[in-house]
Amino acid sequence: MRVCLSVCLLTLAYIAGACNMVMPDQGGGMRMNGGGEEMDMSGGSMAADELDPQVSENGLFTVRAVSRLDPVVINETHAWTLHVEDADGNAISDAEISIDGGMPEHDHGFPTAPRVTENLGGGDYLLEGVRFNMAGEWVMTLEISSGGQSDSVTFVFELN
Ligand SMILES: [Cu+2]
Repeated sequence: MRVCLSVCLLTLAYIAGACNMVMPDQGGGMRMNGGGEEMDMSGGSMAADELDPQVSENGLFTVRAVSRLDPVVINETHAWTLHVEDADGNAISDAEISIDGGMPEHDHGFPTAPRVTENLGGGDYLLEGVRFNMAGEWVMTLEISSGGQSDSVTFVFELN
């Protein structure tokens, strides 16, 4: 019994180790505190490809933002997938979304004009033309309209 348990645990440990080896290439979104930390950050990058979900200012929408570039690095134009839900967790598939943002500490905006180019259905939207041109704190604000109501949601994140 004891021998079997040990072998099983060893096997699990081996599998877990193997998964960790593979993970960085798969673009999962669950590495908020891992992933990039052992990397050389001199070029500027984000520790994960998914930001913490945010509730809009007046509570109308909950928004997830996942970068299609993983990790997010500076000076590379890339796209994000946005997912919009109402306060009850129902996907909102008819939203109009505009985006603004930049680096408040440097008093400048995005170097590009990112915009939503495609409604992917099921509450997902394709945001294209995103580029961050320096390391530091970035702010991304989405103005979302649906069903005659508007609200804004702000993501704050660090590229370091
Ligand atoms: Cu700046």
